Amino acid sequence: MKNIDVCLTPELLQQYDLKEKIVVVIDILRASSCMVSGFANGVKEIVPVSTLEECKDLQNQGYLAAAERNGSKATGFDMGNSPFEYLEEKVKGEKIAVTTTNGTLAINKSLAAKEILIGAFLNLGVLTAYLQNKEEDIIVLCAGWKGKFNLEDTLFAGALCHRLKNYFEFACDAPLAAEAMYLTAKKDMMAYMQDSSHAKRLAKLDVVKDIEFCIQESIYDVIPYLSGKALVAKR
Ligand code: 3SL
Repeated sequence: MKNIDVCLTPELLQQYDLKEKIVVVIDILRASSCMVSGFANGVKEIVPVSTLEECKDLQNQGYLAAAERNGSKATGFDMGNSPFEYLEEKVKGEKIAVTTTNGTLAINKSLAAKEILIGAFLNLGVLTAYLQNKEEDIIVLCAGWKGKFNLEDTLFAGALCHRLKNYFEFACDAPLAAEAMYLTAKKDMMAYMQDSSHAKRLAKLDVVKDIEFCIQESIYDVIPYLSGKALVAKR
């Protein structure tokens, strides 16, 4: 039977063989939630890059440029990393270059995979429906925080594994642990997440509304996927 696994941080990715697999990259707070929101709002493509320099180069070529470091917008760029910026009128039909502390790095570390998809609570329903019938094994890659485990990505991994468990076998204990965490947290996700280190970090930056937004389930029907160097959307 095909299987699903969870890679709890990009630092563990070396333990996984991505060849012929589908990798679902998640950075719930906030990169993957931003990407899903942007495509739902009509963004044309998003190019994820690892460095501020690459992002600047693309800005000079006419891309809107979004850059975040340590939760804040980097100086000299058009956008930061709030889903509300990706819902503005000005991004419709645009090409966006983006670099973030963890999310875009995780995407660029997954390039050996057969298919790279972007997941968030915001598109959980459509993502589940799409993956159910796939023949390939799945790896859910949590972007984490600077190589370390984080709560919010693991909760999402658990939500996805829970929904797919009738179709995919759990490959090791990580999906089991993520699912157990999700089932505990789901009654009051906001309360559970408030203890997480990144929620505290973002609260200090006064973006609690972003957290509330990012934990909404299945409000968008788009699945961003990597095509060449750019993310585009299945609708
Ligand atoms: O690290 C990332 O990719 C970001 O999503 C972090 S933040 O939410 O913008 O702080």
